[in-house]
Amino acid sequence: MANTPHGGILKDLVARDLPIRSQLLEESATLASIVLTERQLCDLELIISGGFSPLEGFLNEKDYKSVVDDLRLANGALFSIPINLDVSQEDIDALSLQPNKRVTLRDPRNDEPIAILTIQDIYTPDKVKEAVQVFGDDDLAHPAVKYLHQNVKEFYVGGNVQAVQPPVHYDYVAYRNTPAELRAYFQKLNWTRVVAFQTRNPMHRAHRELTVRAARSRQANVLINPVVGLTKPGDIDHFTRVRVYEAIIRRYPTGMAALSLLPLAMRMAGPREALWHAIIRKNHGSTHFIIGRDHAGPGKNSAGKDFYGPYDAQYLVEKYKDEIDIEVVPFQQVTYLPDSDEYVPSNEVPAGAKTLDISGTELRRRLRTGAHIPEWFSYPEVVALLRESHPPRSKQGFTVFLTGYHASKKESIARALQVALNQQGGRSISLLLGETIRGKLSSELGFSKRERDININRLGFVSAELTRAGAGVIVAPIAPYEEARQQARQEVEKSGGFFLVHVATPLEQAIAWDRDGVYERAKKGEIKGFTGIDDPYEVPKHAELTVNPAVESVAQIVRRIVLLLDQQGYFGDV
Ligand code: PPS
Repeated sequence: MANTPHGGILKDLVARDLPIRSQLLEESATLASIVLTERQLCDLELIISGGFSPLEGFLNEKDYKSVVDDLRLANGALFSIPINLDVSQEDIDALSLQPNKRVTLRDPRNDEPIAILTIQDIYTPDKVKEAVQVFGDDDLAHPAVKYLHQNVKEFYVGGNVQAVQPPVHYDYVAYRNTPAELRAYFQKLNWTRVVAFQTRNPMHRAHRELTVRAARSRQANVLINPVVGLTKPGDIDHFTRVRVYEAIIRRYPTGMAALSLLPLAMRMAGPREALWHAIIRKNHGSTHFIIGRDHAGPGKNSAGKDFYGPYDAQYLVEKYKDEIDIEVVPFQQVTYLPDSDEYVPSNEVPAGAKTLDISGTELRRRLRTGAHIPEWFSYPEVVALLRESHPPRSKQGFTVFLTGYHASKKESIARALQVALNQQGGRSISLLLGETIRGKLSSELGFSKRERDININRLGFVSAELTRAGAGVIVAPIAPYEEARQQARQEVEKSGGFFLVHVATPLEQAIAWDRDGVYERAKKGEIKGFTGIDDPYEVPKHAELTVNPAVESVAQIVRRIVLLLDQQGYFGDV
């Protein structure tokens, strides 16, 4: 038998009755609508599937205060994370939100109605108190506290929901299961004891070993239950991770393990989050739950210290385990012994035995550089999948952003650099000169600050897209403003390397080199707002390289840029 749902009844809110569903669908079209945020959508999906049982909607004020203060709903049922529908004053005014009103909650991706909410109350949360009580500290270094203060709107709307239809997914649909579906699956396979393993990271051999050990010692099966909703910013994307889980599940003893994806929006709330995770797993039918060191930890606070103690999560769930009736399985750290080619629990390593480990930082370094990742650490098929999504620098794109005065020779450098990079081979090289951009992308724009910013913004966008596709991009605008250059950097760095090269030709030299007489015309006032004459050029504060064609040849400058790229690993090993 799968574990009983929290509170005794699985709150599966999707009506089985088709006429009722079509009635709700019809009604949803007539009501005012709230378009959900990504996080609210994740929460709503788990409310309507019963993953958050006994919740039947978003918390009203009484339940919210009770969860924040006592980890319990007002009726006494344990619940450790407040689940809220936040709205702004403008939403309240525009939609005339008030108690008893029914509103449609819509999927932000496609505007489809997901549920109808009957508003019970609208209230103002004490966000500082919520941060301190739920996350342990009102510190913006905590991702959920940052989200609370920067994204969550000023009012919460409480009330129960009626599901219209669950959110539609287009990825890994076969691995997405509601609690009812998982329970039916366990029943079909006669799985009575199920150890759930929560993860937001790729899995390697050590994870496989520790979950197999956990299952064997409890005579149970394993449910690999990764989070694919929202995880910690900077985590490996779920598309890659699910491919990894698919590969690793084949490495388990036949019939021992199954994979199911959880559309949860994590808060990284450590102990409270662990309790919440345990409740969610119980609702999905698991009888055991693995909790490791620093479970759902958000990293360091602004004083450089961990937000939570390493075992706080285990202690808290242990404290309530009888009440929620799920067995905590402490994550058994395992260590690799090369001499016997096996993993053993870390506390059972024989004295003096040789051990091997690869840290997360070292793994990321090896992925970045393409260095070898041994088979004792991870399965070759897992490594291949990670490498595919995280190609080494030699296969990544980059942008070289040359900035400087008109006639500074930045275009000569750009053209020569294109040739040098084409000679290197390995990636396609795109050259985006000012004239191309001004002619093709920004032909309607002039040279006011605003228009120059838009121009550089477009250039940043195109460079980022090309960089993401693995190209080497060379751009050479004047780009006189620091902020616009910084924004371009931020945009590109999401996808690959960004190298700002300040072509610091002195203005007098650029004027002397200007064969079109443009500066002359600007001086005479025939061109207004010309950079260097009557418009500013802000010298870059964060250039990777500063070059001066007045004292070094174009060939020397190109060599310096190529060397810089080479040192960063863009042409091979570092
Ligand atoms: S910016 O500031 O980065 O948006 O400028 P950019 O796109 O590089 O465009 C510079 C080219 O436009 C010609 N031009 C002017 N430049 C600066 N200020 C004013 N007012 C201006 N009017 C026209 C300028 O000659 C640059 O030409 P190239 O040949 O690209 O250097």
